[in-house]
Amino acid sequence: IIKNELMDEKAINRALTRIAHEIVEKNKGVENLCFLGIKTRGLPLAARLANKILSIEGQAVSFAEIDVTNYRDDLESKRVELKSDIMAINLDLKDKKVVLVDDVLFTGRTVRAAMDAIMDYGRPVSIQLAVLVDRGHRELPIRADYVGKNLPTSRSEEVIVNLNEIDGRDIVLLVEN
Ligand code: 3GP
Ligand code: 5GP
Ligand code: MG
Repeated sequence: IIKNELMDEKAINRALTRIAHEIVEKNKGVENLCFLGIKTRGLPLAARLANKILSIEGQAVSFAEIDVTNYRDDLESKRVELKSDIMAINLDLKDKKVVLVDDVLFTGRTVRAAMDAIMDYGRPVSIQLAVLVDRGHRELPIRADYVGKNLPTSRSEEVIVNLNEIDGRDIVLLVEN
């Protein structure tokens, strides 16, 4: 059951524009910055942020996708292969400031897994986190450096994030399961 439209196309765009400015400000420029978008919807968000920073600063920021499935602590069955898909990234993370990008931050377990994958791959200077929606319910001491929208939710609710590149429209919805 759809309960609420939380963000429309304009709101999503404004939030990403603000986050792009915050990233530039906090890092005093974009030197050695790179975006890692987590699995499906983190990638288009990372690409959009890179695009916005290109128009703000006139500098390109590299971005790539990471799949952290094999690093999750709650998917034992999937762990057999234990190869990190981050290896597919043609990025040397050494001397890089990594900005992880994801659509929704919930328990924090995905981000923990992503940090694990990154550390296996190389030793970046720092790791920051940008999310479109923080829906609360953290189970680990993890917070985002950049948040599009803070959204207190109940555990039974779910946040639907649709992005044009994947879903053909930009919208964030709250649904009750
Ligand atoms: P995404 O591309 O939007 O990140 O895991 C497959 C998809 O399901 C991912 O989509 C993931 O984020 C999404 N997803 C939606 N709800 C949940 C949830 O409650 N927990 C987890 N782990 N993934 C969810
Ligand atoms: P966490 O690991 O923090 O519990 O969850 C984060 C991951 O699960 C992210 O990749 C995020 O996209 C997904 N996720 C968790 N809850 C939701 C939700 O309510 N909606 C959507 N779209 N994704 C969610
Ligand atoms: Mg996600």
